[in-house]
Parts: sequence; C-alpha cells; structure tokens
Amino acid sequence: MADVEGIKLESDYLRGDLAASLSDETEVFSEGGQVLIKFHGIYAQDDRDVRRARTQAGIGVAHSYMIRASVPAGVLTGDQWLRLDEVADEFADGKLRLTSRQGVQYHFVNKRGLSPLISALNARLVTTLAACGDVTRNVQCCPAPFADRREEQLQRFASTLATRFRPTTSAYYDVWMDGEHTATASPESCEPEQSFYGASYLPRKFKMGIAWPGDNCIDVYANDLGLVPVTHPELGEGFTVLVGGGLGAAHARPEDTYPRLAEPLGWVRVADMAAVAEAVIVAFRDLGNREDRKRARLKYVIDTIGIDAFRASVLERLTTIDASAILHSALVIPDWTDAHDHLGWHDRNDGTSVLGLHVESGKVVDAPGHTLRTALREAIGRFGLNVRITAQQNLLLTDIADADRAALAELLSTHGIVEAVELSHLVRNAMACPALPTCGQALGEAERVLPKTLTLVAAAFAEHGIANPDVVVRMTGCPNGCARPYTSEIGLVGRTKTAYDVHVGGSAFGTRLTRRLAEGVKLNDLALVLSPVIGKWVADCDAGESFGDFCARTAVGEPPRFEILSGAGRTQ
Ligand code: SRM
Ligand code: SF4
Repeated sequence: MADVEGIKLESDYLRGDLAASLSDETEVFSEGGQVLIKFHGIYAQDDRDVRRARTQAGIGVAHSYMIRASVPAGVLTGDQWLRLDEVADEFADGKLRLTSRQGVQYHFVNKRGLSPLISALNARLVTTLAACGDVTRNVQCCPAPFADRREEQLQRFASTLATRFRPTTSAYYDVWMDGEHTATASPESCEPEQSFYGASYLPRKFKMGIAWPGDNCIDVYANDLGLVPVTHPELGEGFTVLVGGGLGAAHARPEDTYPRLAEPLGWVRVADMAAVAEAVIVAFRDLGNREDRKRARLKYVIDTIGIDAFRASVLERLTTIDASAILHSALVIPDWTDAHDHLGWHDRNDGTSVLGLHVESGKVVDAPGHTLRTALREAIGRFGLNVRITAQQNLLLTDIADADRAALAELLSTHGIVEAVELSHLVRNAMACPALPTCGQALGEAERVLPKTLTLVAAAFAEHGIANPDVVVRMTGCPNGCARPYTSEIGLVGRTKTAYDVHVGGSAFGTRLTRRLAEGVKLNDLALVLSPVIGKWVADCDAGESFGDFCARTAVGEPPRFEILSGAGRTQ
C-alpha cells in the first residue's frame, strides 16, 4: 500500500494531528499532516524563487500554503466574491487565482492565516473541503447563464452532486473553525463511518463535469466522470455518461502513464444520475490502485479491466433491484460545435445582460494600468452583480441591468480592462497553469512566460502571413496537465527548467488528444519547430480546416501515448 493509504486510515477521518500542529510554533505540519491538509483544500508549498538561495544560506525554504476553494459550476454571488476578494489581502498575497476547474486559489498564505481564511470563506458558504485530496473534487459545469439555454438547471445539478459527494468529516470544522458547523457550506451530514468513502477514502482524486450539448467549454472528456445531457426518445431527460478521462502523465513513466479521454459508459435518466455517479465512485474506490499513486486514477482501472467489465462493476454496485433499467446503452452525443469562452456581452432578453471578462491565466490582481481586482470589486458592489468562473480561467459578471451597461463599461475601461473582442485570438484562447514559483511539481515556468510564449507563437504564424490565428495554446510547467495542454491545438508541456515538449493536433472542442511534435524544445526555438507545420497547414489545409484538425489529419508528430500503448487508435 502507498504510505498515503496508511495515513488516511489512521487519521480518524481526516483529523490526524492537525489541531496539535496548528497550535505549535512552527510553519509546518507533520508528514502525515501534509497529506491530510489536502483533503481540507490546502497544499504545503515553498517559494521556489528563493529556495536555492535560502538553502545555501542555511535558513531553510520559505514555507507557505495554497488554499483552494471549490465552487461547483463556478457560481458565486456578488457578496461571496467580495468576501473572497477581501481575504486575499488579509491572509494571502493579494491575488485570487481562478482555476481551470472553476475554483479559486490563494497563494502565500502562512500557517496562522489558514484557520481565519477558511472560517471567513465558510461564513459566506464557500468551502475548501475536498477541493483537493483523494475525494470527489469540484464539479465542473458550463457556467453560461444565457436565457436561451437551460444551463442553470445543470449548474444546480452540479451543486447537488458536489454536496452529495463531499466527505462528511467533522474534522474540517473542528480543526479550522472550532467546531462551528452552523455557518458552513456543507449540508447536514451523516457520520463519516456511514459514508460510502470509508476510512481510506478514494485511491486518488475523482473529477466530475457536466457539459452543455454542443459546447464543450469544460473539456468534459478530461473528467473521470463526464455528463452530457441527451434526451431519450422514450425515457425523457438524461445524460450520456462518460468515464475514464484524465490527463496526468509522468515523463519518467511513458510506458504506463498517459493522458486519456473519457469514453461512454451508458445513458442514465436525470432522476437516477446521482445513484449511478455514486456507483461509479464506489467502483473506483474498490478497484483503484492503492499501491502506485501514479497509476491510481480511474482511467487505468478501465484500461486494465476493459469498459465492459467496468460497466458490470458499476451495475453490481447499484443497490436497486433492476440495475440494468437504470444504466441504458449510451445515446449518441450531439456534435460539438464549440468550446465557448463565454467572453463579451450577452443579452439575456429579460432586461439583464452578462459580460464575460478575460483573465490572463486566471490571475485576478491589480497591475499598473490594469486594475482588474479593484474594477471587479467596484463593479460588483455598485451594480449588484453576481459572478461565474469559467473552466477557461475567466470570469462572467451576471445580472447586469441593461440600464447599467454603459456605466459598467465605462468603469471597466477606467481600470484598463479591455473587452474580449479587442484581444487577439491567441491571448483570448490560451491557458497556463501556476507552475513556478508556487507549484512543488513544476519542472519549468508556465503562467509567467505565457505572454512571451504567445508572442513567439504569433510570430511563427505571422511568418506565413497569418496575422491573428484562431488557435488554442495551453502551457504547463510539467506533464500533469493542469491547464489541459493535451486537448489543445498547441500544447507546451514543461520537461526541464528551460525546455518544453511541443504538442499539436488536439481539437479546439476538446475531443481529441494531441500528438507530440518535438521533445525538449527551448522556448526561443519554438517558432523554428512550429513554423514548418504552420507552413504546411497554410499550403495544404482543406477549406476552413483548423490548425489542430490539420495536424491530426496529416498525422504530424507522434500519436498520443494512449493510442500507441493500447493500439486502439482511439480518437473521439
Ligand atoms: Fe492540477 C497537481 C494546480 C487542474 C492534473 N495541480 C496540482 C498541484 C496541486 C501541485 C501539487 O500536487 O503539488 C497544482 C497547484 C499549483 C499551484 O501552485 O497552485 C495544481 N490543477 C491546478 C490548477 C490550479 C491549474 C490551473 O491552471 O488552474 C487547477 C485547479 C483545479 C481545481 O480548481 O480543482 C488544476 N490538474 C488540473 C487538471 C485539469 C482538469 O481537471 O480539468 C488536471 C488534468 C486532469 C486530470 O486530473 O487528470 C490536473 N494536478 C493534476 C495532476 C496529475 C494527476 C494524475 O492523474 O497524475 C497533479 C499531480 C498530483 O495529483 O499528484 C496535479
Ligand atoms: Fe504544477 Fe504541473 Fe500542475 Fe503546472 S501542470 S500546476 S507545474 S502540477
């Protein structure tokens, strides 16, 4: 068993020695404590920019903590946002970091700041419980509040699933909030002994997402469990259920770790969906690898036993008499026609509008000439707005009275916030993960070098006369895939401090994995590597064919590892 398994088992449902560690004088938690705090939404980190100098000076690393709030479907009230904003100054580094799963992170929090920060969020019904750890993580959902769609039903459903699958430990409230259960984000809950999680929780993280049909803005195929609403001709409303997505890989283990897209498990009525989701999670709990954490995700269970055996395992765990009447054959998902960023103005035709704002790498921060954080605070306070976080690290302001549109636009403009239409496609589409200096797993930079990288990519397209390429670029500091580079059209994956693997050929709609074009490329050589392929695309593409589609059709670079290993040639 991996060491983590023993720590979970002996922790008394995630309590461990956390309370004792909090009252000691040090900036650290015990080894076991560092595992357990993740379940409470906290990661132990250190400032890697000063790691070497401090170690050489013999003063040890600069410890700090990252706290992640999980926000189902990215939905927040204005009041919640204003409190989230305040605590960034009180306890963190003055920045809110919107995540690729619609959450919010704080960095550089010190140990003394953890309890007050968590208490402040919970007092506004925002939880950090299960934002990290071997549990069901934040439930993604298309956040668009458009009048002509029914996403809001889906968003409520995402919230229901998130609440149902949150672990029921009271340790969270006892450790961080002096047992104060009343003002928290979690529901009345059963004792942890009665929860399906059991004492050792899941073998690894488990991710769920709900997409809007046709608009894969959440990258549904990257989830362990992805739901797409499809109406059954006889049984009515339900979901085609996808299982086994996940992007993490390790450079040192190309033979048995790889990104993989989710595949269909079946179709389920809305009323039965939570029960089926629970059966999938329980099957993962029972069948997942508890020895080798690199192989502990659901995708490897499915690749080991096969989708049919996995489906049978799910059926066995459905506690109804006729389980097969619950899990039906998968219905075909409507074609994906977009992975919408939801940016810009959207008229709801009910006297209100929605405005999607681009947030570079999710960093809500005040910078000279671009005071986004202050702008949001003023706008939300003055116009009574609410907020949605997108799965592309951006932010939507909702409930804008049509009469306030001009004044809001004026306010944003005085803070240097430009409308999305004024941004280049590359900037608008791109994502990067936090990487250095906070992420302990980063091999190289990501969000800090994204602007330079996009300039280099733009130059490569400009060489071939393309001035504003509509291409999706995503960048990560290591192969874990946090900004989902393996489903983008150009994915850059950190290999060393200065070099990246260059991937191409994912689809703009997140339905296909990338192909590796080159290994270990210095950033300054990026144009050299991309330019010949761009040249071929310009010369040979079919009418309207995107860069990603062209690279896939003409088999540029190596196929995805998953296809090589499985021989499946699987693309969706
Ligand atoms: Fe991630 C670990 C940041 C979405 C795959 N991820 C981490 C950690 C916590 C590093 C660590 O373990 O010490 C990163 C914190 C860095 C920092 O300083 O803030 C981190 N992941 C992020 C975020 C903030 C990236 C972002 O740019 O927004 C995203 C937070 C989402 C959230 O709110 O919950 C984030 N991570 C993802 C995604 C994308 C997704 O889920 O849609 C993936 C790929 C999908 C998947 O899970 O396979 C992802 N993160 C990983 C992995 C690889 C897991 C694996 O199966 O091997 C790790 C490493 C691990 O878990 O040990 C990881
Ligand atoms: Fe850290 Fe790697 Fe995730 Fe980037 S992809 S945040 S470097 S774990």
